[in-house]
Amino acid sequence: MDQHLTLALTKGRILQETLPLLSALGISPLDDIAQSRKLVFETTNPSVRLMVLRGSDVPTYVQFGTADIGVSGKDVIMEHGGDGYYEPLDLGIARCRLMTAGVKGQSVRGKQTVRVATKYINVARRYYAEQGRQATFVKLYGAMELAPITGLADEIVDIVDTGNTLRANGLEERELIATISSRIIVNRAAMRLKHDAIQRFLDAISNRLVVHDA
Ligand code: PRT
Ligand code: MG
Repeated sequence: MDQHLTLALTKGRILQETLPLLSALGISPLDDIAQSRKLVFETTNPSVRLMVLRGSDVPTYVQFGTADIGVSGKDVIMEHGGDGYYEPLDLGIARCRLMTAGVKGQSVRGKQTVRVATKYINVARRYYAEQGRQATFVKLYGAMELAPITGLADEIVDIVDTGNTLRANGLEERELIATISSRIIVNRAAMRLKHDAIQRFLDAISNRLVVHDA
């Protein structure tokens, strides 16, 4: 069986924290990812190649087995739903919180139905239902903070790290939905068919994480 591995990485801030971890395992892209227009990169390990994707596409590539392994934010995994892959490892990188937020001091508790703007429609739907709160949802692709200020929505569901972005826009944190970090995900069939190579990779990376935490 072919034991070559294809890794799907999330571009942006997660990539910046993933590359040093991989490089410690002897996996470095042969081209400079930041300078290149390529989407697939050979690495210093001839049996490993990297694909650099938009975050929300990583679980999809892993689900269908186009990539064996992915690095994904837990927020993205929650929104995708988790079909077709395992989530064996928490990398502890790109930590943040998935929160509800709204205009500072403007309570929505009296409202019969709350209007929520977010790019995490599935997560938001599940969360408000669990809370027994009636809500309608508006899908946005960015600048979620604008929605409550302009009256497009009463609340948003979004990622918060320092909270500076919310504060700068007159918003306040409300409820914590989940604490977020980036995870390793593995295609279910690949886990079986390429078990040795994948297990070696997982062992190597978790050993690095222990050293890293110490
Ligand atoms: O392009 P695309 O829409 O797919 O994603 P993106 O441009 O948001 O990607 P990027 O590079 O920001 O990475 C997104 C992933 O990083 C998320 O899926 C999370 O898993 C993780 N992550 C960690 C974060 C943050 N921290 C974070 N702070 N994603 C986004 N933010 C945003 C936050 O929403 C706010 O707008 O950064 C801004 C600063 O946050 P504060 O609270 O420190 O002001
Ligand atoms: Mg961003």
